[in-house]
Amino acid sequence: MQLADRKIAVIGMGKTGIAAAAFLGGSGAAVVAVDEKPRDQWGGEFEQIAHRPWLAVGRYDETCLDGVDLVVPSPGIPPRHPLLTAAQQKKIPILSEVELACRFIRVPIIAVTGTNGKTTTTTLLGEILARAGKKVFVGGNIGNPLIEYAGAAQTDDFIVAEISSFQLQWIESFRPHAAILLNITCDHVNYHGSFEEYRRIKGRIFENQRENDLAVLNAEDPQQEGLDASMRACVVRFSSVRPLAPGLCLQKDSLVYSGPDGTDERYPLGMIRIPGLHNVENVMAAVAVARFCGCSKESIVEAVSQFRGLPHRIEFAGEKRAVQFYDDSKGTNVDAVVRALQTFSSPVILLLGGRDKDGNFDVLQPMLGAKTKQVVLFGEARDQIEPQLGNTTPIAKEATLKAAVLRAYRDAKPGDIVLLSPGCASFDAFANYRERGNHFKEVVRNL
Ligand code: UMA
Repeated sequence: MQLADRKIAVIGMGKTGIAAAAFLGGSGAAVVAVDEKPRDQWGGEFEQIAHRPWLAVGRYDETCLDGVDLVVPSPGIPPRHPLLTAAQQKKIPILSEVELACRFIRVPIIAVTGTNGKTTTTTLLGEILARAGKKVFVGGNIGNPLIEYAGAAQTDDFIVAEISSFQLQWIESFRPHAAILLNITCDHVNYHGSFEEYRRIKGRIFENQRENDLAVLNAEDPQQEGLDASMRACVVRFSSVRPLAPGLCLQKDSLVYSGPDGTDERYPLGMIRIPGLHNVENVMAAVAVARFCGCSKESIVEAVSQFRGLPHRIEFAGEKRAVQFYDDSKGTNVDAVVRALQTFSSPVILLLGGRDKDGNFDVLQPMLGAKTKQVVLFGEARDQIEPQLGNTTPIAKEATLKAAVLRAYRDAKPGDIVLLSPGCASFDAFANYRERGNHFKEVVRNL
């Protein structure tokens, strides 16, 4: 792909936009940078490119497209954004940063997507590959834009990339050597326009794969049914609820990987130290890819045994008066709440709320009676969520997360679990889910 002497508009000056602009400018393109925020709020990282001769700051309107022959939107720019609609009307091609990056990356990419579990599976796979002696770069939606790698020395054996639906929106030739689709449940509907469109976009991760690539699918996910009909890659499925051969499944205290040749490989279930059946599924998917990439069984067992999970994902946050607190601030959709609740057998006081993403909280009703002794709603969406929860469990409402924690602590008995699994975005009160989780932990520390 020729970049020299092209004029390219980069929309959004967050992590992705700044990295994309740096790569494009460094490759000889003239870059027009725009953002809905005023220029003085673009952050310190932008200053590193602000005075380069190839960079111009454009206006956040259609004039930024004048003379432009390619648009690179940041993942957070929704597909029906007026600037993207205008670009389409002017027949200016639009490529996501991931599409741009893959055109310049020579190292095989392992892509991990799904509504929940992406970051855990991506991180774990990176650790397994490293343990097996492979040189590996871990990036993508996890925090390091892939485009940064496109401009680097590229000396690794593999890239493990967490890929969001936002990043799959404007791909054309992105072809991961191995791709995992963990699960598809309702999320990001207000961004994609409908659940059906979100599901379609997730499936695009496989569309350019060929016969010598690997596709890993969840056999129990109804949303993935039929996806393999148009796939060229070799498909491996996993199931945490029934026997599966070939594929990965659970048998008593083992995780069993049945190869297409009829051979079985057993992994002790005890090697998995992170809680919940959903994490068993994440490990299964990682094992399928790790074996495909030539990692030994021993290195897989060692890496999985040492993996303790990530912050803000059903993370133990402390104990007071024999009440245990768990931080699942990353649980920003309803399915994540279901998974978090499934993890616990003790009575749970669930803290739910934040900014609603059009989540369907009705689906929680059957679980609430069985798993929770109370729900404390907080934040912007508290009144919206309340009527969706039914009457199987007592419901309290507080304006802030802090007030919700104090309320839960007051009502909890020794042996109870207080779980922050908000099922909502954090942006009503926090910069992101990490800030929300850290705030929760601080309130717990100070109880
Ligand atoms: N902006 C506009 N107009 C808009 C929307 C945003 O100008 O309509 C501007 C904002 O003012 C801001 C910039 O765009 O300056 C932000 O761009 P962005 O939202 O695409 O964020 P980045 O900083 O580039 O981070 C993105 C991912 N963010 C999103 O997808 C929302 C990060 O994932 C990712 O780590 C990073 O690229 C590197 O790849 C975060 C995320 O929340 C963790 N992802 C979602 C998720 O996991 O559910 C998909």
